[in-house]
Amino acid sequence: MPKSDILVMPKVHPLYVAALKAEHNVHEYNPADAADLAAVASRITGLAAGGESVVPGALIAQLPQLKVVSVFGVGYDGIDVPTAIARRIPVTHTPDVLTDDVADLAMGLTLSVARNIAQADQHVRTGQWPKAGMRLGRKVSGSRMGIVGLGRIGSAIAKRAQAFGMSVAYTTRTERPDSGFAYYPSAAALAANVDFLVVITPGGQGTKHLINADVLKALGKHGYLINVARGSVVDEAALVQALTDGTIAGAGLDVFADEPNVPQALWTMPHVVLTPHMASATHQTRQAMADLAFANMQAGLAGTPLLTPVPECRAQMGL
Ligand code: A2R
Repeated sequence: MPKSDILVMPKVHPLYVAALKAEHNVHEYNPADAADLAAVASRITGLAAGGESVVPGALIAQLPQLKVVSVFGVGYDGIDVPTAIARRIPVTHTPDVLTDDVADLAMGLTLSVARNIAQADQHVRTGQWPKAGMRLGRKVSGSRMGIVGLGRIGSAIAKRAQAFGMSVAYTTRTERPDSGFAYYPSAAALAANVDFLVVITPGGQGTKHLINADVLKALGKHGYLINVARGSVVDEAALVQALTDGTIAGAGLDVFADEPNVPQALWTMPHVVLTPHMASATHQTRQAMADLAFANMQAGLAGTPLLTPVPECRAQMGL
């Protein structure tokens, strides 16, 4: 395959960038340097992005030869997909390969916040063990899990929850009777009937602040919120308030509204576990994501069938 010119968005994973560099001419996009882009824009045929990248329609419009946008990540809410589709440019992402890791971390956060694992680690490391006891935790096995978004990852979380003897209920826009789990038509109705509410929908406008003050109130003072989806799905100000005034019992959070900035109020809360958007961050999964993103890029450049176009492109471009 001849070398192509690829535009790489800031902070795209190094494994993906290395694969691109081995085969193509890679141009790293600097949003602050318009002249830099102008010098190569007419030659760019591939655009490489990460799950958190923002690719506005205005950028796509500057790339007249663009053939494909390949995202390293399952979420692609920062990409202007309608603009790409209007020019018949497919957008691809990396579903499935990260499902297990994200589900594993959802369970890890659930266990960590309920059983005070992160806090207990600090208790030992800071020499507190000989001096003081720790507060009791909340039993996870046999409790009730509610899943907001029963897709690939939500279903994998459900499987893990079942192995812990938990009951599973869920909410989605379209009921999934085949799942065998109890369905609730809204996040608030689900929250009122579970102990742990796990959020695993896509981000974007369709789910913005789906978890609001009313949902947190319904979850209640014995309920925990776990978010491994996108920060935008939760009204973060309402969450901080709910954690401050005891409206909910605690939270395990891997994603935030304005990453990498985490509200300072959360830093010192003992009933909160915070991780830096790392749900898919294992050697094995990041390599699999890089391989899939690269394979999609190659297919898009060559005009051969794409491995994993995003659902909108499948539906509207007949892919
Ligand atoms: O609503 P449905 O029937 O399309 O079900 C999808 C659900 N979902 C929602 N549930 C409630 N309210 C909404 N407004 C809403 N919008 C979507 O989220 C489906 O059950 C689930 C998404 O599943 P998948 O498309 O299979 O995505 P996957 O691989 O599980 O990943 C989920 C997200 C990614 O988009 C990343 O942002 C994040 O996990 O890491």
